[in-house]
Amino acid sequence: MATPLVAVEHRTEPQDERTALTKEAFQRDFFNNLFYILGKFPTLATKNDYYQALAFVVRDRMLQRWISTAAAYTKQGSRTVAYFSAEFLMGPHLGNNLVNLGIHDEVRKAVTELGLDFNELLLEEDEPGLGNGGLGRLAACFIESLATLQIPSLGYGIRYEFGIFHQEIVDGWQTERTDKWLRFGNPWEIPRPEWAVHVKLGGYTEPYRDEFYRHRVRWVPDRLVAAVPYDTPILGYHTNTANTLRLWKAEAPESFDFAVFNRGDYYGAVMQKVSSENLSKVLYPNDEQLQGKELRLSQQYFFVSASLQDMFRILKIQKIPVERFHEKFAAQLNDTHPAIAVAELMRLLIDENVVPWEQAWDITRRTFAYTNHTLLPEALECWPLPLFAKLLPRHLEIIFEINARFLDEVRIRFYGDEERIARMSLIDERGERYVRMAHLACVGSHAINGVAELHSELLKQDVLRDFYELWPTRFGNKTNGVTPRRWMALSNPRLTKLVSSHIGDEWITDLSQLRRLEPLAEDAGFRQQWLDVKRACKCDFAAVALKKTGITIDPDSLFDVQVKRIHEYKRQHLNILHVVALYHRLRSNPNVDITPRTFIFGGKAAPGYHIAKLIIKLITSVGDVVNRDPAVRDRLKVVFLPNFNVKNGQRIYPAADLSEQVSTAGKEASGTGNMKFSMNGALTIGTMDGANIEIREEVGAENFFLFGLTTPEVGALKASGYNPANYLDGELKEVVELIRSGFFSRGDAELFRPLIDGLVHHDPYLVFADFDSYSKAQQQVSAAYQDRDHWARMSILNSARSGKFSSDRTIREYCDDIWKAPAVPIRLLTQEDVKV
Ligand code: F58
Repeated sequence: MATPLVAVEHRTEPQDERTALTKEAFQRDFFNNLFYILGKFPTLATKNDYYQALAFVVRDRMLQRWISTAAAYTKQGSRTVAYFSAEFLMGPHLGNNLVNLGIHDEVRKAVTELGLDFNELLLEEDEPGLGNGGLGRLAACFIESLATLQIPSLGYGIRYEFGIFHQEIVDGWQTERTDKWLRFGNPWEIPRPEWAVHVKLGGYTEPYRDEFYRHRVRWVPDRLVAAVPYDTPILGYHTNTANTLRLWKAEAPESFDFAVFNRGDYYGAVMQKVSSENLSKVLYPNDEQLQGKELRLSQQYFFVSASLQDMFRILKIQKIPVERFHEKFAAQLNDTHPAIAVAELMRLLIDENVVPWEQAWDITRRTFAYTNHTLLPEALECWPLPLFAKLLPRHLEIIFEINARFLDEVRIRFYGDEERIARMSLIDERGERYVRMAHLACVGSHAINGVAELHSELLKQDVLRDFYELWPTRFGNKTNGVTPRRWMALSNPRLTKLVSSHIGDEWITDLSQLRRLEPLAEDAGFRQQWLDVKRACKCDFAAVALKKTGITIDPDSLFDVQVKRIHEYKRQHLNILHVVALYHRLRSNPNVDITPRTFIFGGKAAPGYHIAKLIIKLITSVGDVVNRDPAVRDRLKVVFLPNFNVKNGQRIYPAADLSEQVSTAGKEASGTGNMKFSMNGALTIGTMDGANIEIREEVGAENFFLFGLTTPEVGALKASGYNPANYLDGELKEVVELIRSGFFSRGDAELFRPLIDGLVHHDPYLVFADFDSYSKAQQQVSAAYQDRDHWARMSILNSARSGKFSSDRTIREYCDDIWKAPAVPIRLLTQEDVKV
C-alpha cells in the first residue's frame, strides 16, 4: 500500500504515475532521476547529483500547476502584471518550492529514510544570486507574493551567467571570485528558444515613406543580438498558481553571422558571437553607485526590448489588438534600470505598429509605473548623450520628442519659470549632456512611488519635487515587505512550529494574525519556549560561524547583527567604533560588568569601493585582536561572516537578538533586512530612517532602541557647517586614537588612515555626530538583555506586531492602487485536459 505523503485539503489535484505524492513515488522517482537524468548510480553519485535528482522530483510536481496556470491566463486573456527588474535575487529554490507545495516535512522524511542528509542536499543548491541587495531581493519577494495572491504576473529580467561575486576574506580583506552558479546546470529553468527575439543595437535612423505613402522612420542597426527566454516557475504558497520568471540570455543570432561567415571570416564570426554573449555575462556589482558603462546600458535595453517584444507576442496569441496593450499589461519599473522601456514601447507602437504619437503616448503612460529606491544623488542614473546616441539612436530621437512635448506642458503650467524647465528636462544640459533616466521614468508613468513613508515624503519634497508639483496625484507610497514563506516558514521552522501550535498556521498567508501572539507575551511558559527556540537557532548559527571562520561564539551571549551591503551611509563603521569603545572600557577596567556580546557582521563591498573594503578590514582586524585577547575573557567576540547571501541570511536572521539599522537619517530608502529581523524576534537598534520608523510605530517605542539625529536635524547640522572634529572628545577620541595608533594593524599607523581621516575631516554621514547617542542606546540594550524574561516579552511583541511587513500587504496595495489587477484562481488540469 502506498503511503500518502500529504493529508491537507488544498491538494485536490488529479495525480498521475509520474507526480504521485506518496513516499514510494518520491523515492522511486528520486532514483529514476539519478539514473535517467544524471546518468549516475549511488556509488558514483555526488551530493550535488542527489540534490539535482531531488530537484527534478519536485519540478515534476510543479509542472501541472505551471501548465494549468499558463492555460488559464491564455484562455481568459487575464490582466497581467509585468515586473521589470534588472535584478532578481531569488536565493535557493528547492526549499521554498517544497514549502509552497506543502510537502516539505514529508519529503524530508522520505529523503532521510534513504539514509541521506536532507539539509546537506538543500545546501548543495548554488543560489541564483542575480542581484546586489535590497532591490533585487525585493523583486524576488514580490513575485512570490504575486503567485501566492494568485495575480497573473511575469517577472522579466536578465539571466546573468555570473551573478553577484562570491566574497572570500583573505588576510582580513575582501577578495572576489566569480559566481559560477550554472556550473552544474540549473534544474529549475526551461529554455524557450522558440520564443527568442532579436534586439537591435547601434547604427542610424532614416526617414522613409511606406507603401501607403506614410512618413515613417526606420532604424538601421549595426548589431543584432538574440534574446533567448529561460523560464522558471514561481509557486504560490498552497495555491495552484505557478507564475513565470522569464530571464533573457543573450546569444548571437544565427542569420546575422552568415554575412561574415560567407566572407570566409570564421574567426570574425565567432568573435561576434562572443561579443553578443557578453551582454548577459555578468551582473554589475555596484550597489548605489553607477558608472556610465556602455555594456550596462546595453544590458538594460536588451532585457527591456526583449520583454516588450514578448508582450506583443502574447497579445497576438490572445488576439488582443495592440491599442489595448495597457489593458492587458501593467508594467512596473523596478527603479530606473528598465526606464528605457518608456522609449522602447513608444518605438514599438509608432515605428513597428504604426500607432499615432498621441495614442502611443497614452498607451505608454497607462502601462508604466515607476518605483524609486534611492535618495542618494550619486545613484540616480544619467547616461552621457554621445553614448546614448551611439547605442540607441532612434530612442534618443523619441526621447527628444517626448521632452519637447513635456517641456511645453511645463512652460504653460509654470509660466516664465525657465529654471524649472532646465531642472525638469529629460536632458541635463549643465555641462556634458546626459539623459536623466529618473525623469524619463516619471514622465512615462501614471504612478510613482517610494518604498517607505519617509522615503516617499522625501521624494516629494526633494529628489522629485518639481514632478510632484506638476502631478501631485501620481505620487504615492508603497512600504516594502518581505515574504513570510521564505523568511519565516522556511528559514525558521522551529519558530514556525511554535507559533502555529498556538495560533494555527493562517498567519503564513495573513501575517497580521501574528497579533494573536500578543497575549502570550504574558505567559511565562510561552516566553520560555520562545527563548528556547531562539537559543537553538543561535546554536545552529554558532556551528556555521565556527565552520566558516574558525571562531567559537557563545550562544548565551547577545547576538548583535549587522548584515547588508557595506556602504558608508549604512554606517558599519559606527558599529565597529562602538565595539572598540567596549573593548577600551574593558581594557581600562578589567572588572567592568558588561553584557557578553557577539558582534556579527556580513556584507559585500562593491569591488571598486575602497573605503567600504577598508571598513571590512577594520572589522576583521578588530576581531583578530578582541577575539584573542585573554583580558576580554570571551565577553566580546567579533565575527565577519564571509559571503552574505540569501542562503546565509536564512541562517542569520533567526539567530539574531539585536538588529543593527543604523543608517544616517534620510539615506536608507526603506531597508528590508530590518523587517526579516523583527519578524524573527530580534529587537532593533536604529535611527529614524526608512522603514525603521514604521517598524517602531508598529512594535511600540518601548520595544525598539532609538538613537540619532532625525532627517531635519541632519539637514540643519549640515546647513550650519558640520565639523566632525568638534565631536572628537571623551571615549570617541580614545577610540579613534587607538585605531589611528596602529593598535589593530600591528603598529601600521597608515592602514586605516583614509578611513579615520575621512571621518575626522569630512564625515559626510555624521558618524561622529551620532556616536554618543548610539553608545547610550547600546547601554540600554545591554541593560535590557540582563533581564532575559523581559527581553523575551519584547522579542515576542516584535514578531507579533510585524504583520504589516509581509510583501503580501505591499503587493495588495500595488494591485489595488496601481496595477488594478484582480486574482485569477487556477483550476488544475489533467494531462487529458491539455491533450489536443
Ligand atoms: C535598496 N536599493 C535601498 N539598490 O537601498 C533599500 O533601502 C531598499 O529597501 C531596497 O532598495 C528595496 O526597496 C538597492 O538595493 C541597488 O542594489 C541598485 C542595484 C543597481 C545599481 C544601483 C543600486
